[in-house]
Amino acid sequence: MDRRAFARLIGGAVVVPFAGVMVGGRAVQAQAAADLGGLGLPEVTVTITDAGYQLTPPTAVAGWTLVTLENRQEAGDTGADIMLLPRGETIEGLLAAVATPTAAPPAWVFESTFAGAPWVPAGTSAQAVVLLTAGDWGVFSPAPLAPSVLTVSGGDGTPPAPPTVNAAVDVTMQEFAFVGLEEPLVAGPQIWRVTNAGRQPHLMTVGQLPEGTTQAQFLEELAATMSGPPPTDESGPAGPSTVGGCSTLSTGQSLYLALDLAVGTYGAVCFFPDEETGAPHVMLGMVQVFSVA
Ligand SMILES: [Cu+2]
Repeated sequence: MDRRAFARLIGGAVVVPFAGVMVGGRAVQAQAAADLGGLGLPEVTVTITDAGYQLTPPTAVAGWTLVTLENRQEAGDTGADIMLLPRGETIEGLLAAVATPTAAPPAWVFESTFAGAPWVPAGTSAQAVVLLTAGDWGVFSPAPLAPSVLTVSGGDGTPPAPPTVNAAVDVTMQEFAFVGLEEPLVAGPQIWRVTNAGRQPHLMTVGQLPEGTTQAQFLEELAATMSGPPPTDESGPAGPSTVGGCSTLSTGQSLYLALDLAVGTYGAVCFFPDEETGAPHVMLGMVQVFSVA
């Protein structure tokens, strides 16, 4: 697995776009709800261009932080992995270490803390409130975009109280499922609290599906797409159908994500590689079809 492939797996561009199952050409944009911005929390903006990641400012104070992700890339949906760097390691060093193909991801991937961040289609932005502790955090993926480092200081190690957010949706990620999306959701701006209660890191991309798609149909579609040859037709499906989501969260981490979903059928998918086999979690069933009414 090369660095690009690896970085994609740990939270970069979707390995398999919702190509075969997207609603033809219909792009649904997820806009940030205003509520998170009204909390008055310290802010960091992550701007993604075709050159790489830029942070404004490149420093933060430990605690709950409003992260705005601006995807200024020409095309494609993407997120930003925000990972606490092990002491003495650099993000360049870690990424270089995975440039050599290996069967499974290195151990540090599973031992590091990932704070999570929004996942956004090209040309849009989204917001999330995430918990940052003191240290240097690598902001990266998908390679080959240049990573950045967010330096976080302060805090006494005591976990600060979560922000007062009225989360309409509470999603738990675990091996290998999304729990909390069983009932139809209400359309419109709302906050999701997403928590990783599992043992491995997890992420969540949300894409729109043809109306009425079932869990079995979506799984079948994904399995076929992932086992088939990569698409060669450049005029293929028009644009990404991923409308939002969040990048990798490590065990015990939560974030508050602003989403604005229109009425329809959606699929949540995790592409994080399994610790034992390296297989994306989606191949182990970490998929959830849900509806917005
Ligand atoms: Cu997962």
